[in-house]
Amino acid sequence: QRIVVLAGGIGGARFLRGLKSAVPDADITVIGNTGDDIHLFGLKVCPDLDTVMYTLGGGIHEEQGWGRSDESFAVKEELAAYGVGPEWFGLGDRDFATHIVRTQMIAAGFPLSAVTEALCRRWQPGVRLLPMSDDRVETHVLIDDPDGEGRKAVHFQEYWVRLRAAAAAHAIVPVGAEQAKPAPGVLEALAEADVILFPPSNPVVSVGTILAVPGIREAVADAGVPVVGLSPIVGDAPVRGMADKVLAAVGVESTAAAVARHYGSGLLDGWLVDTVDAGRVGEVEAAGIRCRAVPLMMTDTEATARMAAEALRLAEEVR
Ligand code: GDP
Ligand code: FO1
Ligand code: CA
Repeated sequence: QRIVVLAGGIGGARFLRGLKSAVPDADITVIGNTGDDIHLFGLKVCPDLDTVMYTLGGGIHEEQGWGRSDESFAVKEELAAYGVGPEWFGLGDRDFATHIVRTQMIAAGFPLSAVTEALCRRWQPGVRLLPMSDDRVETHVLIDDPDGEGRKAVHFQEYWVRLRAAAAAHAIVPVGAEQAKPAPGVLEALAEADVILFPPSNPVVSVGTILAVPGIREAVADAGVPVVGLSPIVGDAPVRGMADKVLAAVGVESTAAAVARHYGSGLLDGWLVDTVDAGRVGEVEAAGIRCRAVPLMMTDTEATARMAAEALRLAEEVR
């Protein structure tokens, strides 16, 4: 069974761990969000690709959900001693090595897709991990200027990590997306998929950014196979993080049903909401999307594997 998953960071990575456990023999291709990528200290950092790679490869900081396990911060401290920032982004020593290897390979002329494949040779994530594009796409957020009048655009990481999404966001702009091409293998994987899954990733800045690369949304819609998603919103709030803020910026309510309608029946065939949102199943089905309420808390791999199995069951129902 060929499964394609459009993934962000933590929500995508944890779901993938459950999916692999539910269907160990499946051929899984992950299309990863690169809109969160940021250049720091001359290095290219790809938080969402790394979160997937480390989580599936056994190198993730489990409690934190991003970054390396057993991490230290000597380089960060030394940079701070030189007065070289930003200090608000916590790059650890082990993690730095990944960014050095990546940046070196890119400088040598390798596309991000080839670099990601090389990094995965170490981590053996057990899935094929493709960046959504080899072209640079950077999500920026239009906010009220915290230190003055008017509005300004900041990099997504500055909005999310430094400002903790506290500044009012007016627009989310995936800069460069319109000119970007899907990375090699992305459209092919979608065309050959037996099922396409949207994990409980951020619908705006993770899955939404991937879908903003011209050709990808069309390839998902035209694949002719079931497309099933799982809600990252449970009980009218994100399970973790601040997805409600970026949903508001694009005019979408923070409910499991509103997110399904945002994707729309042109894209989604099936949608899973948590059991606490069972009252919203009718609302989703009225939008032409088959919906079931099942437990959606990824508390451990077993619970997550059951979620993945439910998503695949719903896919068979709508096939
Ligand atoms: P990020 O790039 O690290 O922000 O990760 P993703 O975009 O892949 O996923 C973020 C989303 O995962 C957040 O909006 C959370 O609400 C959602 N999420 C995290 N843990 C869980 C969980 O256990 N269950 C569900 N349903 N959603 C979750
Ligand atoms: N998230 C934070 O909240 N603070 C950090 O200092 C931080 C550092 C960081 C370093 C490497 C990496 O791969 C991820 C990192 N993240 C950090 C997580 C990540 O940037 C964001 O939470 C997601 O991109 C949000 O979607
Ligand atoms: Ca992310």
